[in-house]
Amino acid sequence: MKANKFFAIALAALTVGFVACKKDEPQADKLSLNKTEVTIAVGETAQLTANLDVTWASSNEAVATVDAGLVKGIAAGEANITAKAGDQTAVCKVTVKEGGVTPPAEIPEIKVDDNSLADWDALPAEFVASAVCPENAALLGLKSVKVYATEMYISILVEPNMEDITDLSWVPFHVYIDLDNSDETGGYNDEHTDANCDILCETGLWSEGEPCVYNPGVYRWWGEVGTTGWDYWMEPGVTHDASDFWGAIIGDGQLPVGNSQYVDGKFEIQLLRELLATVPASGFTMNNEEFGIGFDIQQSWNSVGILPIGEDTEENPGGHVAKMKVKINK
Ligand SMILES: [Ca+2]
Ligand SMILES: [Ca+2]
Repeated sequence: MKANKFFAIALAALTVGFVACKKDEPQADKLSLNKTEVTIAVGETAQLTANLDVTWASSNEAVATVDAGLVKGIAAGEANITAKAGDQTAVCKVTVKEGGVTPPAEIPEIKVDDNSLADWDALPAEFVASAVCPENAALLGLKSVKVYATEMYISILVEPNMEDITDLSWVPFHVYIDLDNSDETGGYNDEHTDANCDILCETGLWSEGEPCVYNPGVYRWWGEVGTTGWDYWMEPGVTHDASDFWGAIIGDGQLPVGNSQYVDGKFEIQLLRELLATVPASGFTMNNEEFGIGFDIQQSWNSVGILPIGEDTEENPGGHVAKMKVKINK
């Protein structure tokens, strides 16, 4: 037993000796901070902590203040926050940026089965692309549209102008998409100035007087670049059935994760992004950063509204403009 005890003490001494010899090991009484650099927006705070009792000071209180280690951004600029304990000091460099530069960590999803537009209202403005019809547009049938894209969905909130939508027996609504954000693919449609549409979703918003589920046929571009030439997903001439071109929309019993919905005079529509580009026959790759999108609404198969649209002027009669650019939030 004695021998074992001695061995244990010797081992402990050896271990202590070994630790003491490691020069890089921080000493318990050496002042250190949890952060040596931090970036915050104006109005934001960041908490600094020290391993010792310290007094705090800011080199520039017009940029950042500090109280018990809590740093607050006052104005854009740089400041050093100094912690002092006895004769030791430690510094954290603080960079303060203009407000709104810190994106929320979470990318929310729109719900299209909640009978509510509150989810749209809650989206940070910088996440959403939007277009509003000017008062002097040539066509006034679409008032406004918002588009919000995530890695999963393209969510659309569109408001028709009921003064121009008078025949609710069948109201076609088209979504034109430049999937790859490239003018080298896709073709012409007469609603927008950029001839680069790769796919077209087509169905109605109302049918026989009732708002209906937006459950489109999906057509792809088969023509020469910049010319006309729409057809189903399947190659032209190939016999197709409904399953060849469904799929971009979710809901209506196709996938149990959403729907299109008529709420407060607006339609919430959700397209499943991957299905737009992964249908085998499509041949398109969807750009993972940005895409282009445009819309029209019709009466008796004539457009009465287009978005985006510009002012109707002598230089640009009809106010035709390029499709909206939408970035994918992730
Ligand atoms: Ca909703
Ligand atoms: Ca294209």
